[in-house]
Amino acid sequence: MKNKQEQLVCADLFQDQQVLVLGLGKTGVSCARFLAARNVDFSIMDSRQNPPGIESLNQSLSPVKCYFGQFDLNVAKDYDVFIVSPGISINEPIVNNAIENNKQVVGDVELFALCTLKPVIAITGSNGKSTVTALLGEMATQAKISVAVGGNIGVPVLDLLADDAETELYILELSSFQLETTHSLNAVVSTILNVSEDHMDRYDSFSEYKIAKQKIYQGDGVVIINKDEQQVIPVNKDRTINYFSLQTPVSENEFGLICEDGQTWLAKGNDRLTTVSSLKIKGQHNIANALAALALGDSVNIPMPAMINTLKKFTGLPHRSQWVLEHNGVNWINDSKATNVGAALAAINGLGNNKPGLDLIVLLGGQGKGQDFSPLEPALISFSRLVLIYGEDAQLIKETLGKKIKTKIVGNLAVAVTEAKNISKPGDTVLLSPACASFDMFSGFEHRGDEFIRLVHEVTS
Ligand code: UMA
Ligand code: ADP
Repeated sequence: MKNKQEQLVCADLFQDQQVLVLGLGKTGVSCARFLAARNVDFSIMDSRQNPPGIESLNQSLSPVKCYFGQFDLNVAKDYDVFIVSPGISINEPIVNNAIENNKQVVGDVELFALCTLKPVIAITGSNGKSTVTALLGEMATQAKISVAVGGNIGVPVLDLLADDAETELYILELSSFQLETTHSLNAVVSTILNVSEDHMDRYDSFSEYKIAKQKIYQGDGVVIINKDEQQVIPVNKDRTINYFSLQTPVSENEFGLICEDGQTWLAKGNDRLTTVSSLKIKGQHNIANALAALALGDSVNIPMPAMINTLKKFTGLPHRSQWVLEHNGVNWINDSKATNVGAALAAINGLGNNKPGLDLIVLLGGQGKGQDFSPLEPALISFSRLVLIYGEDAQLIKETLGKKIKTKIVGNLAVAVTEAKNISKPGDTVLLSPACASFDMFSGFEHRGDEFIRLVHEVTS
């Protein structure tokens, strides 16, 4: 049976209205499923001739009108509601035009928010989103809570609604793109884990990107703030605010670290919860991720023993500082998910600080998305012996980093892996942490990471 809000969506938003889904892909297919299940007529438009997801559309959904190959403004003018995929900028003329003509412009997360009354935990940030989302999902499962995890992590939020009746808690990873078109979310608890430059090809300025992230705080739920974050984002003081930080907690609800007798403890206020050494995920950034997950979980009363138990077992997600193999004393690490400078910096510092005197061979490159690469310089000066650079923005990266750091441009990832193999010595670590998007050469970060792993096995076998 439809709940009250769901009826509201169907009646107020869609009845007698022409609905256009912009973008197929994972989100578009989930929107199509959502609309078809509610008997709403809709059309789909995608600027690509053969958009991803076209097979699922053909196989499982009733015929809809499809406009593929371009965004046709002339066709679009007959539509009232635009459901926009996150990969399409709201500055795209077709979307901009709809906004200027007071059409409804929403994303899948907005529809989701209107269709459930169940509690939602919302997580954004430039880095660490998927790790915190997955970790918190496992904590809730360990506590026997019926939890649904999705969003930018890879499962479109509308697909989660199929089990809404049984779901007790939603945990959503939300990107700035998804937040741009979300207006009605009222998460019981939300957080911006951190903010550093990303997607600068999509935003006119860093502050525009931060404003998009800030939309996660819409509503009146609890807000979790990272006290160590330089880019402090203001939040309405009427809200309940809890904090996490890598410093000693200064109040009883704050999550942080306590150093005592040579051990570092994760703590809530003065309560020591577990030692840093008991965690399977490593690096300062992952300690911050663990504290963020604890703070989020605690604010919805996930029992602490279940959360601690999970922390001791959670080994992290693939493609995030994932150890591949050791060969002739050289460790190979796949951090393909580092698609921006902040992420690569965390991986380089994490490895370097763990092992003083480390000689890193770092593989960087791909699409730079308009980022400034200079923040990588100090860490690379401290820890790298050679930086191998490949891909679309190789020249730009070399120009930025090549003055004080030994760098070399190579043709592609395969050449980078072979070069790394040839120059590495026992005790070295070869790290793929590209600081760039992968789409110039791969279908996504998973493809790039899988290819790296394959190449590493090839050159070391
Ligand atoms: N499209 C156009 N014209 C354009 C751009 C896109 O027609 O100019 C079409 C594409 O052809 C595609 C469709 O739009 O058919 C949808 O593409 P999409 O890029 O929105 O991708 P989805 O498959 O729907 O995946 C999206 C997220 N992708 C992006 O935000 C780019 C996925 O995050 C997310 O997992 C998925 O929804 C489910 O919620 C990926 C991502 O890269 C992992 N996110 C960025 C990041 O993490 O940095 C934000
Ligand atoms: P996201 O989903 O935000 O991209 P992930 O959890 O997938 O984040 O991690 C992606 C990469 O970002 C990791 O491989 C690591 O290099 C880096 N990273 C993870 N957590 C953090 C953090 N808290 N701060 C900075 N960098 C991080």
